[in-house]
Amino acid sequence: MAPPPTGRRKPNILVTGTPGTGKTTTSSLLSDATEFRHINIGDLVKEKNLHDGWDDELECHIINEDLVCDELEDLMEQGGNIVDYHGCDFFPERWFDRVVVLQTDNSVLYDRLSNRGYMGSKLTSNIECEIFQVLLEEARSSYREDIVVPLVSNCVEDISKNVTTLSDWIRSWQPTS
Ligand code: DAT
Repeated sequence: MAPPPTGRRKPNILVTGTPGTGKTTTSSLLSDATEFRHINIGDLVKEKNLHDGWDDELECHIINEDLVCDELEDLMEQGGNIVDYHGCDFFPERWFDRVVVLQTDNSVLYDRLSNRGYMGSKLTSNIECEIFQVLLEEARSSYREDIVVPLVSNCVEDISKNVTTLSDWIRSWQPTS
């Protein structure tokens, strides 16, 4: 079935995946290549205080999903956004024309997250998140199957390939209305 018309002249892309799979690196390079706006949800939450405090156990802000969605509504309506976040089920489905799920081999991801200083339960819970393909499942249950695209992100060549694939997709995108 064709997607409903959105009125956007440019598409919006969501780049999701387990922490460390390369969302920010990929989104930033894609933004350079396309002049689309890179919206890093973690940074936005901190900058604009869109949270309900700090979670000591998970060592991250408790994101206020309603505040985040309110903050982004106007920008998303314009299109031309690359949204970068390790979750995807609370955004309105109509916002996105493509949902990219980055995936990384467990041993590679383990090293990346260790280098970032993750240890103990924070490290194991993220590795389990990748093993059980939590973000891919979340994306598939939140968005139309034909817009959800898993992309491998193990090495720097994968990043270049993914940026090229997504830039080409943006260039060939046609508005639905
Ligand atoms: P995320 O935004 O998903 O948490 P990131 O973009 O911050 O991930 O990347 C985490 C680290 O891993 C950073 O040092 C860059 C590196 N990295 C990410 N993707 C990579 C890839 N495909 N090949 C090599 N290094 C990568």
